[in-house]
Amino acid sequence: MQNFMQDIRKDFPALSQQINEKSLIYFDNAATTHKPKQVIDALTTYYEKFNANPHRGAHYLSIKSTEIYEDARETVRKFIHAKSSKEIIFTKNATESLNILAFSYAMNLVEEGDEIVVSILEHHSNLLPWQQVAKLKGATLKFLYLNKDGGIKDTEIESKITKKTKLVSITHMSNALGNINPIEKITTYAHQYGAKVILDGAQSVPHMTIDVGKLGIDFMVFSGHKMLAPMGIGVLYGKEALLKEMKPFLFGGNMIEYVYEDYASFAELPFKLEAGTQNVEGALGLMTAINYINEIGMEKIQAIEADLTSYALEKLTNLDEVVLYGSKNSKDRGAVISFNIKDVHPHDTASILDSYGVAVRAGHHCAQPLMRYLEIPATTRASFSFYNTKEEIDFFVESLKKVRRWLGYGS
Ligand code: C6P
Repeated sequence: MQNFMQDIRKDFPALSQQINEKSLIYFDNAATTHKPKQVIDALTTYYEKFNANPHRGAHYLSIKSTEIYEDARETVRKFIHAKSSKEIIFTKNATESLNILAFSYAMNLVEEGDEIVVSILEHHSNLLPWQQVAKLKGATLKFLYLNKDGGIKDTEIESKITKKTKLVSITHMSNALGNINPIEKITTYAHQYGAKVILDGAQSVPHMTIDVGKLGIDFMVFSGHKMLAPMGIGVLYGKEALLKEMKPFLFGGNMIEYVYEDYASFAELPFKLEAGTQNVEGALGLMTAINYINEIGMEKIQAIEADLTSYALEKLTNLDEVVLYGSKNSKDRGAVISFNIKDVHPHDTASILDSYGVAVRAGHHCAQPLMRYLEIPATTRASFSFYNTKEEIDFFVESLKKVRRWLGYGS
């Protein structure tokens, strides 16, 4: 394990930096992860050798770019166990994928009086588009609320998802609490009423094996940058029949079949939903990141991250000054821990930790309704990746112990 960890960390140049004259401890992986040199090198090679516009030219470089882009699509397909590469649409990020679904799919599905169900855990990216659809169509937005542990009870699912529900859009894993939602249960229940289910996989796809078929969902979104790939590449997965029904979101080059002065017909999937020059280097980065993850093995990644999370949870539970949010049971959560230190603003905690070289996120985590529901303004959030270590957690906990003293409290 020691050697494995040393080798892994060598792949991530950013991790060996000094920040504030301290060795960087990067615990902000839920915001974005660092990139292995395999991904960085792939991008450099792409620009040095292949850079060309895909799906357009008959020349070698354009053909090569097209091959890279389509190989990346197939790699993503296998990674999430989708049936066809036509079900994989490349986007900018999870946010763009959700907006495409809201405006190209939901706007044609939802009618006045219908209901859209989300949870109070949602990131703003999986809330604001549904607020817009509900407003524009005269539909109602309903929320699944939480029990004390941050979980969603069966009774909540059974009472909120009804025959009026047209759409359920829910996060797989909360970015703010780390809780993992019972997606198969929600999907089975929603499908009984013919409602469609969108899964926000931004926090789960990087950390667990995803089989879209087994989950039973209709659509899923995620971002490459949270799973070792560059920023600016994201994915919209949808069942082929449903994507086929969708009208294009953006109109322009690459998404057409025939164009006349006053009329155009559109290309087949997936191109219909990918207008304009695409982010080939981003797709290549995502493919390289997935290959890297596959080489280690998702099961191993999951085991390392679960071990780190339960280790940190145990240490933090032993600190009297720390208030933890979300499930205390590490089985119900991913590698995200939200907490506050008594009488200390989370931004102060994050700044003091930064002075020790420890990077965490503080704030509402783009989940303001959740913070309001929990009656807190913000939290401090530590989020782990498989490249983090228990030694880093020890240092983080020792640094946390100093926070109250820094601010003039006794202990
Ligand atoms: N959460 C965080 O620090 P984008 O920005 O489109 O790549 O991802 C949006 C998004 C959607 N859903 C969930 C559950 C997310 O966690 C995020 C991004 C980051 O928690 C940045 S705010």
